Amino acid sequence: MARPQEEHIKNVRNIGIMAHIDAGKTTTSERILYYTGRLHRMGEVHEGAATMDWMEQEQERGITITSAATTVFWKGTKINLIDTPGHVDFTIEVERSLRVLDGAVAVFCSVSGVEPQSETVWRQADKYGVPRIAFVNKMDRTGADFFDAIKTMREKLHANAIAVHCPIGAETEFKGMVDLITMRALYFHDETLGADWEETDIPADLLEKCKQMRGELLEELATIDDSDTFMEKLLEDPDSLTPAEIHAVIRKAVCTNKFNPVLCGSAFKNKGVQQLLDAVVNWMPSPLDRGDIKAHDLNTGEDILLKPDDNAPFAALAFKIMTDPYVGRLTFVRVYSGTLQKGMTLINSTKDSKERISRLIEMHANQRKEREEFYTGDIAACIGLKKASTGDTLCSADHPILLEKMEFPEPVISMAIEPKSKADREKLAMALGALSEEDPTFRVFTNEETGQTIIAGMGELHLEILHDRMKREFSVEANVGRPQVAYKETITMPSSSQTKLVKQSGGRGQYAHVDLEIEPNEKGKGNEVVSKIVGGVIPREYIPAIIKGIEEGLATGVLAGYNLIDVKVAIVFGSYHDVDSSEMAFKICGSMSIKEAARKAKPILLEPIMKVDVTTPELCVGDVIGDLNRRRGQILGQETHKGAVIVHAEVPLSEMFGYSTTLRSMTSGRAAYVMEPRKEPSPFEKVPAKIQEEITKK
Ligand SMILES: Nc1nc2c(ncn2[C@@H]2O[C@H](COP(=O)(O)OP(=O)(O)OP(=O)(O)O)[C@@H](O)[C@H]2O)c(=O)[nH]1
Ligand SMILES: [Mg+2]
Repeated sequence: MARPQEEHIKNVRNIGIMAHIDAGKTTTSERILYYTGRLHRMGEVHEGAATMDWMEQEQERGITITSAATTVFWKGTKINLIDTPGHVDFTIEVERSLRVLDGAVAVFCSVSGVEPQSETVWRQADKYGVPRIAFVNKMDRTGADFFDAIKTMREKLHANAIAVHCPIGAETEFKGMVDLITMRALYFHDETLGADWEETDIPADLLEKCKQMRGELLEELATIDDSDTFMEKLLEDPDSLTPAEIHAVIRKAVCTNKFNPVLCGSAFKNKGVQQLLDAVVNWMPSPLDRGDIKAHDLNTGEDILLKPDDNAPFAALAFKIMTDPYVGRLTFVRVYSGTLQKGMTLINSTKDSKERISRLIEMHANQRKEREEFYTGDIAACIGLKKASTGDTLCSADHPILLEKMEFPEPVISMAIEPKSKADREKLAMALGALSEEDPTFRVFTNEETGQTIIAGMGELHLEILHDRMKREFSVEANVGRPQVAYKETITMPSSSQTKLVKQSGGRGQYAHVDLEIEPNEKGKGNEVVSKIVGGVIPREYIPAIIKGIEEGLATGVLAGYNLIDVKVAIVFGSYHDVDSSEMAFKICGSMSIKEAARKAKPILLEPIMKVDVTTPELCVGDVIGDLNRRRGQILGQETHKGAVIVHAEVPLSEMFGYSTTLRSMTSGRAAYVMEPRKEPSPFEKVPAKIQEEITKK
């Protein structure tokens, strides 16, 4: 079988919708489903009826928690769409989506413009080089200001954001928009829920403004475009430029990340969504435009480029694992090269194991459609993969390669969890296993001293939702403790260890010997474990067990039971015994050896630092800053937007518990704040000596 003609790779778009919480991503996605004919009824987020927010917890809370994928067709183009959550606790969902998508629609609220979380997702998109178009939504809201929103995009995001629309009216008078490329006015019909609209001449009072805006748009395009023809035509007679010529230049500018066209609309009031779809089709890259993909060839050890070609050897990246109540474990993959077929056997080159695809599925939120094949550039859900986890490369056995890996943020909050009854104990272990498989920012470990099970995640809401899911999806009753800061440990100098495990107690004994060298890794780079064993001083088959032991040792630290991060470990020497050595012995020895080395490497405690943005009336700025200072906070700056002051600060998470209550009483409820783990240079900072002493004494 081959790719159907209408799904030519040129006509595929893999797009994510990203924004600050509540900007209207899901509402926009819902309208997209409706106008493309995928849905016959619009579901509203606040009624708990949005298709893309299919989880019970999403519907109850009116927020998106997990990224949901769907596929729609618009004007002969296939659009794979992923709606992502805005809440900072679910940042991994944005991260994994951006890793595999080719383009993104950034949604902004017309009243607030760029909000802190939009900055974060914008930077995430920068990191992956994902081209973006902007949709200024909620034009119907009181205080809507399209031009101010663009200004904040230019100032705060340093985006080359330029309008391609001019709104007609605003707030309750928002009627539609002028398309600055065709210079036609579009008015939407409320009776058909915006499915129809009327095209007219530009209203007289807007004509001058639109001409000026069009001039600015064309001028900017001419400067970006490297061929001279566009500029020449513009200088000669701007009206001679056809929409097709302008689209071509915009497309090139967007795909090369030089330009962010800004559209306006109101998803809720059904205005402007079809124009957004047109923009996706016209300007966003296809997998071909995204070009060749970097990979590492495991046969030759060289870096190579993969061609986006159905006939090339198969290569895909697993980016999401989901446990579906009907079909079990689903692995979402992005196909970078080759064709994926039902029944196919492939290798997981990250885990060095074989896997078989038993079924293939196209997902629409939580609805499934069986497929026989997927092609290069597609997003597919696979059934039958047992070992694949997020970030793993899947490829054909003849051409083993590794794709660039994904980065996961370290959890910052933890809490103890215990089953309510004996019967819950086993179920809890299963639930924790399944949930941490789905979510790389959710970790589970045992506190060695107390024997307690500890869960860790990105924030209180994150852990609350996971606790709730254990109850509903796995019928586990469990008690949780109070949220605590997830401290980390790291080392500050190189060191080494020579560790022998020797046990002789009649019968078969245990023997393992592992020597390690360790040194601090670059901040934020994580742990790296390599084997430098040569000449078989330790047989090859024991190396994975040693690495496992080292990882377990790193996970429980040496100061106060927190995991060690940013450590480079090399296994340099050792020995074995023909009879008494075993995988188990080497695993235990690996764990002992890393602890011994870490204890000698001047370990210190690290604490998570939060980026905090407080929006407050001018009157309360002094109090807010004073209070943040008392919390060991560092004020980074402040700015004024529409009469309110936004204070930017960095504060240790341990000082932020109970902040919402204090802020409310300090400002009579007139201030609000958002916080998320700091990204640069790393989310963690050394704990002051006095506090470290208190924590390690506990
Ligand atoms: N007035 C107005 N309200 C809107 C518009 N679009 C969305 N909303 C409302 O804003 C709220 C949030 O919308 P969502 O679509 O859930 O926003 P989101 O970006 O998906 O939010 P998260 O997924 O939680 O980050 C809902 O109550 C919507 O009805 C709009 O164009 N105008
Ligand atoms: Mg949403």
